[in-house]
Amino acid sequence: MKLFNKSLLAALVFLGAAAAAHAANYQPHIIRFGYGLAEDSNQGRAAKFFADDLAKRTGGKLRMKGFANASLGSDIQMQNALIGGAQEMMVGSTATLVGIVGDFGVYDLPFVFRNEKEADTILDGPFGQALLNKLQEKGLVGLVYWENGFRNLTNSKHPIAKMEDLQGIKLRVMQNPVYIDMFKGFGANPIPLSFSELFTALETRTVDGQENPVTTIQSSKFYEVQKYLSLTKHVYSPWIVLVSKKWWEALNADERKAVQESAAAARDFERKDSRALSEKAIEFLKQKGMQVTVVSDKEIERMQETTRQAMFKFASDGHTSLVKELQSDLEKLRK
Ligand code: TK8
Repeated sequence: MKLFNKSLLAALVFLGAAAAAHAANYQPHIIRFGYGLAEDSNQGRAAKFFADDLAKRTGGKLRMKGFANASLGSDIQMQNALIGGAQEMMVGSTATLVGIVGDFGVYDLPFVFRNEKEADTILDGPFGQALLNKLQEKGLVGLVYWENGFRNLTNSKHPIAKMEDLQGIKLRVMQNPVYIDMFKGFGANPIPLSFSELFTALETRTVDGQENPVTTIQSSKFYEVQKYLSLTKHVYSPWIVLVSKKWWEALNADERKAVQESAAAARDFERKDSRALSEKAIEFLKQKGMQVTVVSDKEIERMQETTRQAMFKFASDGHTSLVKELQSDLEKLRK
């Protein structure tokens, strides 16, 4: 009897201690928002805005924390973590989503959008929304598009003023067939690689070059390992704010509304910030020692001609009506 009491007491003491430890460690559930760029970047600033805005909107009930520098994984790893429910949210390139919903490759077709305004109208309109809707059955919820921006080329070999200058250049591209086809067409040697491995690959000269908006070339310090910048603006590249569908379904209607509204407010903030930064970035990169080549309109036209092949390949791969739809939406806009 005595023995029994003793062990019961010991068990009670143990349970009490465990409960106290639990209480001390307990934190309201944190929404993990992962992204690939540095904290000091357009992505990082918008992530912070998003977290602050969401906290305000929900009176501190929904608490989000940004994880920079792909510390939760590369774009593709995070997409899968969201699908599995191991992570709540992320922002990343639409281009890396093509393994999940192939239609997203439509945004990677070269020289589609002429300016940011066209991109905003298409992305925020019915066309962009229809693509977001396709993510649901794959276990993801797409909330809004942020701006990554018009992509430009950098490399460590020589200035690129015309397509032929790309001959033999080992160029990192995103893991996406449209990019591979496009740069093969230009005569480069495209190497698909995740963004999180890119700086090291450039530094060790595993690859000669890469392509990204000037804002990213600045915030990721590519100017430290790349000498030549060519302003090609070959693709307007969106970012997409993604949510784990598993997690989304556990939220109530008010919470979903708050997350959706905050994501949109952060989008407006991010686009403004990116565009302001973009204007100053080229000057900054020059000061850091980059040699900037403005590619002539005539050369851009030649590049555009060459990319018809990549366009055609994407369209004939089951995307004819999608490409037509985008083209007709753009024509309407341009009237
Ligand atoms: C950041 C990437 C990046 C993209 C790339 O995770 O991979 O080159 O432009 O923004 O999504």
